[in-house]
This record gives sequence, C-alpha cells and structure tokens, in this order.
Amino acid sequence: MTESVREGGGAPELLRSAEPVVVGVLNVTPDSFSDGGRYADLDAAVRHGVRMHAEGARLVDVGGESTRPGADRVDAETEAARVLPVIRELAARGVPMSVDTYRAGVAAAALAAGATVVNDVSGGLADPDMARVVAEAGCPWILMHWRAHAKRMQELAHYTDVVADVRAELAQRIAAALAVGVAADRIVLDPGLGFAKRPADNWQLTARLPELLSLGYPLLVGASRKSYLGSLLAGPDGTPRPAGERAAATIATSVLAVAAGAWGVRVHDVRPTVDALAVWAASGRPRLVTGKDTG
Ligand code: PMM
Repeated sequence: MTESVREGGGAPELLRSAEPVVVGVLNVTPDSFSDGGRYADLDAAVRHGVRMHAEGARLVDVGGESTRPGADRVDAETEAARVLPVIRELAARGVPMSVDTYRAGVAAAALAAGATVVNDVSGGLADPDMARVVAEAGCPWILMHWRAHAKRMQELAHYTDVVADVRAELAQRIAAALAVGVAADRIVLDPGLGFAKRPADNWQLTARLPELLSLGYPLLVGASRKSYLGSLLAGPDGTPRPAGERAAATIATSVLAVAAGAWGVRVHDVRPTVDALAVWAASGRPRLVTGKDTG
C-alpha cells in the first residue's frame, strides 16, 4: 500500500478545510430515489463524477446500494461490481472519492481501488469489521446516525428528543471507533437526515446543528432531494414535490447548515450549491445564531 493511500491521499487535510466541503453524490444504482438508474452505466457514471469534481465537489461519494426507505439490499459482490470500476476510472482521472458503503469488504476494496474516505451510513453498526478496516487504512470515516437497514428504519423513528438522542447515539459510535484505534482526527459525523427520521425530526436536527457540533467533530449534512423537502413543498392536493424539483430547497438547507457550522454538505446538484456557498462566503460568512448559541 502506498504512503498516500495509507495517509488517505490528502483526505485528512480535507477534514480541516477552512472552506465548506461540497460532496457530490454518485449513485451507481438502478433504484436510488433521486437519481436511480441514471449513472448505472460506467461511462455515464465516470462522466458525471468528473463533472461534479470540475464543478467544485471536493469529494465524489460513490455508492452501489440504494438506502432509500424500503429499498432492497444487494449482496456485497453486486455492490462491489457496481462501485469498483467507477472508483478505478475516477481515481485515474484524479477525482477524490468517498465510498458510500456499510460493508467492510467493499470499503477495503474501494480504498485499494483509489477511494480515500469511507462514508458509512450505519456509523459502523452494520459491519463489525468496518472499524478495523478504517483504523488500518488511516482514512477519514464518515459516521452517520443510523438505526436499521432501509426496510425497517422508518419503524424506528421514535425519539424522546431527537437531537439529544442522535447526539448520544453518535457519541456511542465515536467511542466505539476510538476504542478500536480510529484516530479522532479522521472522524466526521452526520445526523443522517431521512434515516429513521420523521419530517419533524429532520427539521429539528437542522435547526439545532450546534448541539451536534458540540461533540467536537466535523459535521456533514445530507439533505439533498430528500422526501421531507418534498413534503414541505407539497402541492395543494398534498402530492409531494418530485425529487428532481427539490434543488432550491436543498440549496437553502445546505447554506443554512454551513452557516450553522457544518463542515460539509452532500448534494446531487454541485454547481448551484458551490455558487450559493460562494455568495455566503462573499457576504462575510454570516453565522447562524441559534437560541442555544445565545443562551
Ligand atoms: N444519504 C443517502 C446516502 N448516503 N451518506 C451520508 N453520509 N449522509 C446522508 O445523508 C446520506 C448518505 C441517501 O441519499 P441518496 O439516495 O441521494 O444517495
């Protein structure tokens, strides 16, 4: 293994970025809720990854299994067969990537193929071997708040205080990661919007990000095109706004998250997000002051 792979190919510096980090979504799946099927073909996926990088994505997040509520799981071989060729091609073109997987075997193969970050929607819960793979690679690990696989997750959307509960569960995932030797400066947290969350839970989490930031780790927020935005923008007859028409709501959410202190945002629409964050930066990087901040 080369030094640059072992050290995460510059990825640890990315975690200390002074600029908000835009992570571009590349789902190599036939069935993701927002872009399923569009990038299932290798050439189309590679073109889209290169384009998102050129548009300002600091990471392209390559995923091979849909995590939309109710989605069927795929086996590890299928997942690897979807993501590895794309990762190899994008690495050859100098595109920095995370792999969106909860499987240790897929993560290890993706790191060997050129990904430098592991984005684990299960926060290390789904595969007991993931922490070891990440610790040995020394790569950044995005730990997302998660309660169960897609088929069951919405049954588990019950909280006493969603922000306090997510914070406590993320703290447990941090402790578990540190216990197996993952370095603290490789950890990124993510509230997991839409994962075992009702719409009101997602709004609470985005409104109270400073409480999650107080754990002391960079925070990634992934609101892009999610169904709670579709519910917010429902038509008069209650029909949710289709996924492809949630871009403005996503961008607003992303800017608010960055203004609240988020390290990065995971989005499908990279260019308008980068543009919106340029406006935020040129405006003097105004910070969102919440009730908690002001005491
Ligand atoms: N959301 C999805 C998939 N992976 N990873 C992280 N870290 N955070 C998220 O919010 C997240 C994720 C589901 O959305 P998609 O189908 O658009 O990829």
